[in-house]
Amino acid sequence: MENRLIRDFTKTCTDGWLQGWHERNGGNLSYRMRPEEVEQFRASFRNDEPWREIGTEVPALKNEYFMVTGSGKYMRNVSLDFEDSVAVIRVDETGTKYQIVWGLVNGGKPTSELPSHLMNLEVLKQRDPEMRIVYHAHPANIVALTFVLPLKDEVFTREIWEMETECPVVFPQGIGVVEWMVPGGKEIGIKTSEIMKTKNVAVWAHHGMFVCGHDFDEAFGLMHTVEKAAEILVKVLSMSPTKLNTIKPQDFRDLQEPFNIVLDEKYLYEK
Ligand code: 2HA
Ligand code: ZN
Repeated sequence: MENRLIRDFTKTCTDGWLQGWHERNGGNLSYRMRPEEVEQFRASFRNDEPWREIGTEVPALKNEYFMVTGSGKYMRNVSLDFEDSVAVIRVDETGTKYQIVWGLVNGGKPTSELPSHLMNLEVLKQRDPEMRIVYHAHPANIVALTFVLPLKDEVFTREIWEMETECPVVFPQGIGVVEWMVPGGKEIGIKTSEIMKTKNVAVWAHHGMFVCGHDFDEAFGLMHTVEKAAEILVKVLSMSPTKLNTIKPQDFRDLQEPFNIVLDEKYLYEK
């Protein structure tokens, strides 16, 4: 099936694989479909699948359709066999159940992180109706930092911002951090969606990262920007525990006017 959405979804999975962020079946991707995109698939919908529990409640997403990677599926394989790896699901009238209507042709279920994806997509829809993508990956450098930095939003945001001038411009709202938790359920979904109410990046300690975006390029680009800065920080910390030079609080303040961004002073503390 030749389709722009399939192309863009696949590109993200393949690019993440090529970055080394998706060992085995690690990571997952979800997209809240536009009505006209749903129509492009409707002729090949099947309606015989059971309604299953999401495992949480997302009432603001009732009757919406989502394209999601499958549980246990490998990002590596999305470009090779899309209809085996990816599903289109619809959420029921109550926002508590879903039904597979397309894809996963050899069986299976949506991503094990479906509660987190849908809870994030719900708060994002309320924040900005055009925010449609949630992407989860396991990039090594940001995960490495969760072993050595305090698990605090202020510290992660500031340390990552300092690594590249572009960072506060790309994610001026900063980074939220979730302490280690059992993945795959409602509890971690609640914590992550709390972050997504105001921020576009959530780090899961000793696990990975969640980002959102209006489109696939934006979501992928955000993951890439944070991970690149994390890589620089890992290199810096590997060379020396202290920095001789860095971007200072007033330098960040000076970025606000030319780049039309507002940076919360809580990130601009004196060290
Ligand atoms: O295996 O990344 O968090 C998929 C995951 C679970
Ligand atoms: Zn994961």
